[in-house]
Amino acid sequence: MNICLVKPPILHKGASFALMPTPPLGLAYIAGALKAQGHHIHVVDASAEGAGEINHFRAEIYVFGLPKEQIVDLIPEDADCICFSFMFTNNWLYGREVVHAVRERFPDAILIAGGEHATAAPKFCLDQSPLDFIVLGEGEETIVELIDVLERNGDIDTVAGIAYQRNGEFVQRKNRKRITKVSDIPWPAWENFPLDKYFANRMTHGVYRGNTLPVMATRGCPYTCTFCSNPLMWGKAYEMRDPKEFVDELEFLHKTYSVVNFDFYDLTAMMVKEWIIEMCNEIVARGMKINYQLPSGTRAEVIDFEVAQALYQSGCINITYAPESGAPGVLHAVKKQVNIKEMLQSIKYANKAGMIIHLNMILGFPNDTHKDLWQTIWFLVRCSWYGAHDMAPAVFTPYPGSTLYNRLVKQGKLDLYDDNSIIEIIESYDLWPSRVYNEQMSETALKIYIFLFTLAFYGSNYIFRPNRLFKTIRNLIISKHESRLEQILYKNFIRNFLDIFTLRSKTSI
Ligand code: B12
Repeated sequence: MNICLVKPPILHKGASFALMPTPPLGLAYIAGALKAQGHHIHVVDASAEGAGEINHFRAEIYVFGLPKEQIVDLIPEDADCICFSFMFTNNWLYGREVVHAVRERFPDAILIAGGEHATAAPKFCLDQSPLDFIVLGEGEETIVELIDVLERNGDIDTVAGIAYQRNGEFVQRKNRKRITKVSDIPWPAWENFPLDKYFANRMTHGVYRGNTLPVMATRGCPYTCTFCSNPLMWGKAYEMRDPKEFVDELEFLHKTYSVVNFDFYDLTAMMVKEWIIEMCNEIVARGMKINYQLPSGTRAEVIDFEVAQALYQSGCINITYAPESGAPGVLHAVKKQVNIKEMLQSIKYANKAGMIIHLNMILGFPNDTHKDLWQTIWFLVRCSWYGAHDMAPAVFTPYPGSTLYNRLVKQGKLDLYDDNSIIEIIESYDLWPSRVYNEQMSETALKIYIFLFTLAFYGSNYIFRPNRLFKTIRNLIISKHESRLEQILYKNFIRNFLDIFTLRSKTSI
């Protein structure tokens, strides 16, 4: 079969605070798995091929990347299986148009999709587009088996982990077991992706520190936070790669593509102290001059001073903690198993070791109270005291596949089939939310809390450590960014002033 893998473009509001696209790790893994079985593949990466291209979609929403007509033109004429990756729900409004355009040009091809969004809402994706199959969850084994069955004209019903429609009826096969030998998974086939475009356009999520690629040291997460779709997507199994085999991949990417910075895309990267120390020692022993950026995960307490030092010395300069809230009641309600005291202690160690610490917070969960938010404000001042550098407040947004999302659907507050519910997700990437699901607070009240969170954190940060303010001003002037705040201030306030003019002059598609 001639297989073409497509990464559709992304959607954002014009001047939103949203992030730029990054190399699609999931699709690169799928490419790796197919190639390991001897398949020839072609990749159309609309984000990278269309880097810098921005076209008007509807209302205030823009398409970042190649438009559908150009995507279709880049798919080889002889493609008979075309696969799409859909991770973020916000991109679906344009993603489904891409699938329709592909079907028009390739009426006989088999169209398959996978990814977080497709897994969370398979029936919806099949209802709204001419896709033939959805691959659910971890995709490597499923896509290989599905292609094999299709090539042999075998019985589709024997394939675990897929969904499709038979005579208009939605069929979902039983879940596939997660891969346990994660060190045996073929590495992402980056050789098929236009990495030069990602590098040239500095397309990275974290702080820009040179050529960057995403990596994954572990798979899955044992926790079941109610705002996250992970439990449905990956289940609760948690698998770690062999640290040596993992560092082999880093070394290969460093030598082959001159990658000097790695973004860890793990759900919970840090779980076992011995594993982390072994990975750090391996990087140091090989004399690799690299940086890497980590999400600490829920078990932040595993980062004691010894671990923090080992991480820093092996190149981890930027680290992200995700306490989400500083109120024990909220953490309990959303099943985020964070111990506030231990997380503060861990932040203290990370700061002492020299790392730049970023915090992710969520406010406006359905049951948040004013008291909870004031408790969180106090927590932020304490994080600041212990040395955190950056903080990003996000208003709670329900994502398909999560427990809270399902609850809101049951309560009649949400309907995925209404495009507005997806537009609300796009708008939630803005600094100010367009929809609030909290039962006690208005949109204005939450906007005030966003302001208070920011004021409490950064105000106390610059009072406790005034030199940081001067450093930030200096970094903005010389355009050398060390923290996310500096990167965001530069991108959104300084550079975007110019971009907004460019956006307005673009044509509608
Ligand atoms: C890394 C990550 C990020 C990174 C980078 C994402 C990126 N640009 O690629 C950063 C930190 C930037 C990020 C940011 C955000 N993220 Co995020 N992120 C993740 C995370 C943890 C891992 C994604 C990943 O790459 N995994 C690694 C690869 C290997 O897995 P994968 O892509 O799922 O691919 C596998 C399968 O899905 C499948 N597959 C994938 N594609 C295909 C295609 C085919 C054909 C087949 C057969 C199979 C297949 O096979 C792959 C291999 O097994 C996920 C959580 C998760 N459970 O995955 C959330 C997640 C994707 N993020 C999420 C959210 C909400 C956000 C933010 C909005 C958070 C915020 N409030 O700021 C922002 C917004 C980003 C934006 N668009 O502007 C949500 C998305 C929910 C949704 N339905 O839209 C997720 C699912 C977490 C959650 N809440 O449940 N994120």
